[in-house]
Amino acid sequence: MPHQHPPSTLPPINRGREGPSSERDRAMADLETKGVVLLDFWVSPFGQRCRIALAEKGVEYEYREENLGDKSPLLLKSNPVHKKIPVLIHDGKPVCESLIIVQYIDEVWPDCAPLLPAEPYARAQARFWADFVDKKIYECGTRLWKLKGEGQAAAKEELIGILKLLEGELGDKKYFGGDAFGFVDIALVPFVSWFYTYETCAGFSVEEVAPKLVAWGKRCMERESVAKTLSDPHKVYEFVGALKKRFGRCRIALAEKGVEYEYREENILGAKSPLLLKSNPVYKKIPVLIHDGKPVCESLIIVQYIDEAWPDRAPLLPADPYARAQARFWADFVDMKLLEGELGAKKYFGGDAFGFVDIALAPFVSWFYSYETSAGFSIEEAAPKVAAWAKRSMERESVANAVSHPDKIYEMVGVLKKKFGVE
Ligand SMILES: N[C@@H](CCC(=O)N[C@@H](CS)C(=O)NCC(=O)O)C(=O)O
Repeated sequence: MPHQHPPSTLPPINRGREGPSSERDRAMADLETKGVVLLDFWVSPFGQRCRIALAEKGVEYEYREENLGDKSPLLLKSNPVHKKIPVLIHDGKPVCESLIIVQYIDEVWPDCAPLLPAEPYARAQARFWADFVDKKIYECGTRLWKLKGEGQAAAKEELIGILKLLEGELGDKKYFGGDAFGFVDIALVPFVSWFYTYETCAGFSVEEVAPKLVAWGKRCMERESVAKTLSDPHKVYEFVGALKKRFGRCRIALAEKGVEYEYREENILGAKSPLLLKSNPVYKKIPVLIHDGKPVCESLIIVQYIDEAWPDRAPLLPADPYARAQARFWADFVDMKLLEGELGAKKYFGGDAFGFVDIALAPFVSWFYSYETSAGFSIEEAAPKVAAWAKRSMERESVANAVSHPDKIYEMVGVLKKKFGVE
């Protein structure tokens, strides 16, 4: 079986410190190495396709987890067109796009476990259905978990139609290609882990809609290559939930001001929308607040804008320029001991009113439990006033509705640590 080597440390947060040239040199050196390297991201269904294909073929390879928020020079160099994982690097030559990678693997290691049929027409059929999965399932499934209301209802109907079509194509066969596990199975099976998320978000049962497809999913899971690779459906659901919460600070500020707004979820892992790329061309990151067509980027700058654009309700920053400067300083700073000193006996960081610094810090309250458990200390003991402030803030509806449950964050941190081999 192939050897997967999870990285021994978390991906570096600050690449700048090391200097870009040494990173680039290493990326160049990596491209000259012999052997097989897979650039991937744990929950990616596209990456999982490649892992399953490599496992079926028994190919040894090095697994490298990418930080999609800070892509490695090697990823940028080896997939300059899409800048996406997965990328398979074989003897220094990069291959991009999961279905192309799976076909490449089949052709380079032809001696065992053929993934595509030998006959040209059957091969064309297999490519057709794999392409159908690519075009339909991911895009429609993503709309389903991201959207609410009518958009979600439409995505749900569409997904049900797609699942029924796949059910029809599978029929009474063991696998999509017949008796042997192959290309279409590999293309589709990573999405089985997402069924639970689709079902929970939209309220329907895949088993009722497509019972043969569910039985096929279970059959695939009996294979070691699949069982070892697929994500736990609950972890996928949590991951999706964590993505949804990234707007924390801005959502709290908008709720405090009672501002009505349209919430548009961005696909952090997939393609960024043209609107995001256009409205935040510098960082290409969420959150972006678009007010009357004008984009504002960077969460703390958005919160200050919200305060200034809707000044009549719930002021978030103090009026006095020096107090405002202090608030801006602390909002940028997250250190428990120092925060405790700054908070002192005050109710909130700015005094009696919930404000800018509180909003900046509130989303981190969900992480306190994880910090404590991972680092073996108690925030209550180290910074009792901050702990009391956290409880007080969590009692506010605006905060409670916007931040994740601490248990969920803790579970997610656990998954990430396991993935990165950190104990
Ligand atoms: N069509 C591509 C899709 C790959 C893809 O969407 N990769 C995502 C992760 S699941 C990615 O790297 N996203 C990073 C980004 O868009 O910045 C394939 O089949 O390989």
